[in-house]
Amino acid sequence: MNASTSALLALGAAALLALASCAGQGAAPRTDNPGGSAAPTAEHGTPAKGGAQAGDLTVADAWLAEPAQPSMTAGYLTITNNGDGPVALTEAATSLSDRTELHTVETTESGASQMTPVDTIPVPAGGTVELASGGLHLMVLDMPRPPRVGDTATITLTFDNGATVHVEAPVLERAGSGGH
Ligand SMILES: [Cu+2]
Repeated sequence: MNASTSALLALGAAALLALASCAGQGAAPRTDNPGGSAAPTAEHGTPAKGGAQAGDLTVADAWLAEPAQPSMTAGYLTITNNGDGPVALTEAATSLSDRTELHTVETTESGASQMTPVDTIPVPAGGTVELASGGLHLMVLDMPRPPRVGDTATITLTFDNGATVHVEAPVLERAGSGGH
């Protein structure tokens, strides 16, 4: 009896391992996991990114990255100008700190990526500008308290035509390895 009991236990262990590896790929439905290992991110779904509209300007897909350093993070969004004339984003602010800059990322001659402040971000008439990882972004600096994933912050955008757009942006995990 001992031998067959051992064999059954071994089979049971193998079945558990198979289940565990399925769950690890995120494709399996949620199962009880008393071990409490990290949950697959696929189960969280994608939190809604922020959007707002003011006059001819539409802001969509606004979000803030989980800070890689406690005092600074980056914000991303898309601006569409439905008007007949060009506008430019001249200023950004957030509820996270008193200091937000407009940045872009340039590649130096040596091939390294380097952030550079820009004075304005132009949006042509009928055009869309995307602030996204690896390019233009909002740089939030001097945060007294780092926000966490799940928090929401207000981003305020000021344009050279006098328009101001407020958008509620969730703090989300960075996809991939981070950086700007
Ligand atoms: Cu930056």
